[in-house]
Amino acid sequence: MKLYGYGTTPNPRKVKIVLAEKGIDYEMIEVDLYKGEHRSSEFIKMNPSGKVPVLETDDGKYLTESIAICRYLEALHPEPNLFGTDAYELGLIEMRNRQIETELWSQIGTSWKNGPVVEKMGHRVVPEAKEISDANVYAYYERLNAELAETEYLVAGRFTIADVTLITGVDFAIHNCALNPAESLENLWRWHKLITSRDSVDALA
Ligand SMILES: N[C@@H](CCC(=O)N[C@@H](CS)C(=O)NCC(=O)O)C(=O)O
Repeated sequence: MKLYGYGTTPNPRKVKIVLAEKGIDYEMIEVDLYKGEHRSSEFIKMNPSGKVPVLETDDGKYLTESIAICRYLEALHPEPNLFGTDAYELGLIEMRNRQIETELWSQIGTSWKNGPVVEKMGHRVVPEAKEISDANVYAYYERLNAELAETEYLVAGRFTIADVTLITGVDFAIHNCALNPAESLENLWRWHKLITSRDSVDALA
């Protein structure tokens, strides 16, 4: 299979981590977002939303949306399990993953879209929106730190897709939005060290 992505961008990174966890071979195809390659007519045929990642399956079909791609990979290669093994776990892991997407990723996204890098690209930014989303991200870090006092991993007592969504979001926030968790958030940093020490995550930072 082929994965279309770009550098360390966070949505393709989720898929790369899952591919590595499951030991799946694939060909990486870089789509230069800064050159606008994701808006070419060829790319739009694969993904009308004009975004990476896109997965091209071995039989030449296309899938987009990082988590949808990860679900496909889990169905093809069930081990190690990342999405849940019974009805309750499936619900629980989905719940936590959705919370990270809707409550944290959305705020990081707002900070990115209204931050200095995007402004330099010539887009209109709203500094007040960034102020609010930055505060929301810092508040969510506090919440995570409190929750991770009780558990090693985010949910289900083991590494799951929710950890993948969280690490890619937090690393993007740190490296691209200057949204660093405070050093005093020891549980969050312990979790960060635990997750980034995995071969699948470490190699793809
Ligand atoms: N919901 C999509 C989001 C994909 C997405 O926003 N990808 C970013 C890179 S991380 C992208 O392609 N950005 C280019 C653009 O929006 O123009 C997913 O989970 O795959």
